[in-house]
Amino acid sequence: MNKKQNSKQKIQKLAENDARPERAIQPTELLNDTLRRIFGCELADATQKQVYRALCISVRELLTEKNRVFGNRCTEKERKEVYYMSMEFLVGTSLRNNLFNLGLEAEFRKALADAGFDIDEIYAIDPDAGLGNGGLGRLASCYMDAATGMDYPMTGFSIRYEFGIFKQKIVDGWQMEFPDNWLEMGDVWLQAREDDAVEVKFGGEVREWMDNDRFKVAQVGYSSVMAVPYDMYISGYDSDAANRLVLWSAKLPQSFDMAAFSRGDYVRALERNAMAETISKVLYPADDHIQGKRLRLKQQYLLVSASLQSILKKHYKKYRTYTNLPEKVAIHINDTHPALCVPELMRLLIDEHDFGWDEAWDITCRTLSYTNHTVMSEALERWNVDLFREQLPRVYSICQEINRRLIEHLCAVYPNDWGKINYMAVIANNEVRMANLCLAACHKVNGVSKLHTDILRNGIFRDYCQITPERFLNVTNGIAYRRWLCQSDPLLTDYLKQLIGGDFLRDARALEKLLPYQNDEKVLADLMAIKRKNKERLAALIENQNGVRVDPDSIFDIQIKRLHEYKRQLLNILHVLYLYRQIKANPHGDFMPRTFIFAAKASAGYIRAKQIISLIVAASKLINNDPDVNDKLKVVFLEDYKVSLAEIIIPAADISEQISIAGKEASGTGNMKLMINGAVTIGTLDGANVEIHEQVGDENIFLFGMKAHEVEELWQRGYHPTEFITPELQAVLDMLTSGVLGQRFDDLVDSLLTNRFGTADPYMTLADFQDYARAQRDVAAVYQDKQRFARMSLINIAKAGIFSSDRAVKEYADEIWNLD
Ligand code: T68
Repeated sequence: MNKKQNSKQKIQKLAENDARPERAIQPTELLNDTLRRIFGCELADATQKQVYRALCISVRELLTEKNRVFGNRCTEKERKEVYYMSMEFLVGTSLRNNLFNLGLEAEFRKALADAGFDIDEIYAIDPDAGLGNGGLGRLASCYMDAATGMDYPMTGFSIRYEFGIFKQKIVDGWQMEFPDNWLEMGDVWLQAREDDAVEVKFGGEVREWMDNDRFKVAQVGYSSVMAVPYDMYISGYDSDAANRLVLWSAKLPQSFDMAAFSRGDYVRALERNAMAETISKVLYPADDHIQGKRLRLKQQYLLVSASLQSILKKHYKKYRTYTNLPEKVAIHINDTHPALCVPELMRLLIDEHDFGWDEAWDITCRTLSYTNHTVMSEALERWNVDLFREQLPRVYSICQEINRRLIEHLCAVYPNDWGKINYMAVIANNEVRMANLCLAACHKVNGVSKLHTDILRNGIFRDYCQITPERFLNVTNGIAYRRWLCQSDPLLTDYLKQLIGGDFLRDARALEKLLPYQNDEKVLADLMAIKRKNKERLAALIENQNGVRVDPDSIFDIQIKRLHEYKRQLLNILHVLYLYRQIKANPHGDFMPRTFIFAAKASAGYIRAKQIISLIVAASKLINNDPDVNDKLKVVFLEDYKVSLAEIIIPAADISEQISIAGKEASGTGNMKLMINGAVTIGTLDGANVEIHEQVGDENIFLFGMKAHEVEELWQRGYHPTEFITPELQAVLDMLTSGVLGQRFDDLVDSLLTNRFGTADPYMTLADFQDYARAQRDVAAVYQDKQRFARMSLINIAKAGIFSSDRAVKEYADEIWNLD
């Protein structure tokens, strides 16, 4: 039976069990019904905003019902469930994605058009739920979508930040941050469950006593915060399942500080209330380093404690025991941010459910698994012991015991190797180390690309890997391509459906059916015509937002990602200035017109990153206003990069910039999104670029730069940036310090040479410059031959199927979570 028939039968079954299967839906009736209930009006007299809310509520109700039926079925069959713990879910917009997944897009488009509404205008009202910084948060959302599409019971747990990732504005060339009040409209997707609020305890101290010969421990004198769950329903493509993303919001308990009230200290009582509720106020906007702030620790504990309590409660209700937890529940720790799962699960099992240490430890280890997303030491979370003990005294005492037993074990494995033992400890040098906590406990630890996992195994986690190599594995990241290709590039999707059939909508590997057309001139021309349309759409947006006119026939060269020195946006803009100088020197030369497009947010306190944004903006002013280069070179910085902006930029890309210093980008996922939309990568052999290269071969990617081991070797030998400066490159650096850009960027030039501690630029930007410039010359040469470039683009689309999040989630399900 093919999957379609199978899914038809499933819908039939759903129809038998369910009074309201979505196939029987009459869009107009449904909308009118919701409008009457919520606003007391109908389509004929509703405003656009009312229609938006009614549409969202209707969809939400459909998903609620689907989730109920799916949940009951999973309970009946006693299916193992996975809980994905992540401080971030970068959901983006939901309405279009849900309608698409439910197969209702066309029907609602028509029903609304009949009533005089344009569904695209309604989509534009849907705000981005920006509950994440970048790749890590977006990955979590892609995995929720994929798991749901494949009928896996998966629940996401995170925080209902009132303010998501800040809105970025460029003011006088400098990034400014503004609050993102997404709940103003986005609340429509959330369903509060006040009755399921959970108590989370902070502060106080640990008390130990004997109770009928039993040793008991508890936290006393604590302050309570209530965590209230809000459900966001997640749909999956053509699936019977609907899953939930549960977002916790902090609230003071109802009975809060009555003593203060009765003394008439009304203001103090309300102050405390406000303090408690700040916990879920705002997403920390740093994706690159840890600050060790008290509020961040409280956010992490709120998420972990509330989620684990609710998981255990549900589990006990189903099975009346906790001993089978690892057989029925998998809990995944997305980077170290929810690593408190380890001591908190131990605490709940021991203090609240009377388990002994050994059995609790066995259950904890077999239930938890962990994904690492970075090898950069400044991003590996560590907490100051005093802060940690002050906020979480009981959890701290459990960490101490975990550490004591760990060290005892390590002393046997690595006798007298104190350096190693210290490096592997959970508590050392007055810090609690969250990565080591995960390594000590989790039954599986994975990296996010082949190269990254190699670096974990042979580099930063080598000592752990030596003891238990079987716990380490790779799961290369994947993307929800139905959002990133099918929804964001409808032109290409419709064309592909006609050309190779619609199988790729269900199985991304079917994109390979494109390969036989790689020498078909008509197909290549069609693909370029579609790309041209998408470039026109982006050009219109650029003109609208930046007032800059760009040529859709120029090469659209795109670097969109968080701003970080290791990602080397600086390398890109230096090269742009280098091209600028070449054109100025030879204004009538034969030059392939190019448009360089950037979008990136910098962490609010990351001054160097903000300076790089300023440099890009300054370069764009100089270049875009210089009549000598005007039709040949343009530079654009698009502000406020977010999911919905990416959905417009990506389909328009010719060239995808993935130019991090090798060994630092764990995987990258933007590289995959751009590839599946037909962009050709210019990149280093870093992260998943290595696997993109494996897929497309040397011919269909522009590689340059040092490999990871060469970076290591050069660093060992001693990196002297000045050795890599040619006269042309020096002239570019001089532009930064001379003031021709309207301001001086001496700091940035210094950062490329030596920092204030006398250490050379760790990102070795100048070392890769010449080869990058060579690869960019190759790009221009190949692009002259339109057919050849179109063929490269086709091959990139055809070979991108492996980067589907369906494949990634299946690997997690089979190899880590052991789902059926
Ligand atoms: C990214 N990490 C990796 N971190 O940089 C990227 N960090 O290579 C990888 O593709 C992606 O994860 C998915 O695996 C992040 O995005 C964060 O956002 C982050 C947030 C808070 C603290 C630390």
